[in-house]
Amino acid sequence: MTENMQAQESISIDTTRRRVLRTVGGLGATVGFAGLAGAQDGTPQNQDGQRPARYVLGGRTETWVGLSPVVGAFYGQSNPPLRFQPGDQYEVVWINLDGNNHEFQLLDEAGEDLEETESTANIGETRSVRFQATQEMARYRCEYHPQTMLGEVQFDSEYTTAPPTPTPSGNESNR
Ligand SMILES: [Cu+2]
Repeated sequence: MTENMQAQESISIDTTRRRVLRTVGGLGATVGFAGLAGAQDGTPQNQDGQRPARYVLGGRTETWVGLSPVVGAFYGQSNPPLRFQPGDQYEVVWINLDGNNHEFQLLDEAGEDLEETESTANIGETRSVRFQATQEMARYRCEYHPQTMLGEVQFDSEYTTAPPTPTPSGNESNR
């Protein structure tokens, strides 16, 4: 009886994994196709043909994982930096990989929530948010796992010409 139950459980897990892989594969295909018009390497591009317009992350309690664009600095990386150009439009899509509750949030330097997706605890489901990038955006995280699911936002070189903003006291408000 025990063996039978184990067999059933393993079948059920296997089915779930296949379903997730199918969903991820479908996402990848969609994202890849959208990028073909603008890029030789299949990276999704903005209208100016310069930068990715869409990022796809996988959500697990241990880490966010980069799924698209499929470039070395992002794909398969743990908590990869999101590169933005201020003023450009972006979409962040994430897929739940482990069935725990996750929610993507973009924060400013002070830890204030600027953009966020809906949450989901359903494995294989996706959530997304569209926004215009601003230089206030400093990092991203999961609302429920801010210690493990967190990464940086990076801007291009002109960002460094902006005068440094004074940091108010008590800036460690990442709770
Ligand atoms: Cu999470």
